[in-house]
Amino acid sequence: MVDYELYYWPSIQGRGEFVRLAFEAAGVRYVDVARLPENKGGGTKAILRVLEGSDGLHPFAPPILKTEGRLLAQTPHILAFLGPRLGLVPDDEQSRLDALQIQLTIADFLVEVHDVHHPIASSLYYEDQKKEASRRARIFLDERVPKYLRWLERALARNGESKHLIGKELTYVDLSAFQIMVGLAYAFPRAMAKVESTVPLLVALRDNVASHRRVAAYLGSPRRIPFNEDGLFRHYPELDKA
Ligand SMILES: N[C@@H](CCC(=O)N[C@@H](CS)C(=O)NCC(=O)O)C(=O)O
Repeated sequence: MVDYELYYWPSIQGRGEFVRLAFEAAGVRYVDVARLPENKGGGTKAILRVLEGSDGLHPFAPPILKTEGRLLAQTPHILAFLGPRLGLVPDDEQSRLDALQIQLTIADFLVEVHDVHHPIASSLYYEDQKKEASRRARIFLDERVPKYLRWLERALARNGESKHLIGKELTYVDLSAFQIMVGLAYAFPRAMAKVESTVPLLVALRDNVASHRRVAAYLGSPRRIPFNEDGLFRHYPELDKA
């Protein structure tokens, strides 16, 4: 019996990865439905069925979580729902509010990550907006990446000796901060090599999460889809810093 069904594009990490990481770190079984073969109800058709065929409020876009007879969309919303159920957020209200605030800020950051390679429109190819992407990338790397990462660094510093963004144990926001760090390092290795020296607590958090027993097992498994140039974090060398 599996209680959780995730609907997300089967060939990319994308925003679905933030939800996959939560399940994997918690050691909770889930079905990554669109990664099943079509003859077992999977493939992208499974996502389209959920987008089109729900009785309740239909989701706008994946990732989508199906559980307890409900459909939930919006990554931070899904994680705030799962956090208490998976033991990935402390019990007290202030911690839960803080966790969601960080996750929403990470969601804003992800929009900007995406808009570097698609500054004009998602419906156009990168090749059709390369000039604008190049301009956007410079500003993103010079201004926005340092601002977001230093904000996360400050949130870590505020939490004293804990080594976690919230409370004293691993939470869903730690997992998301890890994913942001490794995603940015994949997309912009040269720029990140420079920025990393300014955010030592965040680098330590990334390494701690990577060495978490269940996360490490997941990262080394075929369930972890490699980064690629269809996802959120894309490596186009011409957009990285010289
Ligand atoms: N704010 C939403 C964004 C969802 C989203 O943009 N999903 C992408 C994949 S990562 C998608 O399939 N979008 C289709 C669309 O926007 O038309 C979230 O955080 O989950």
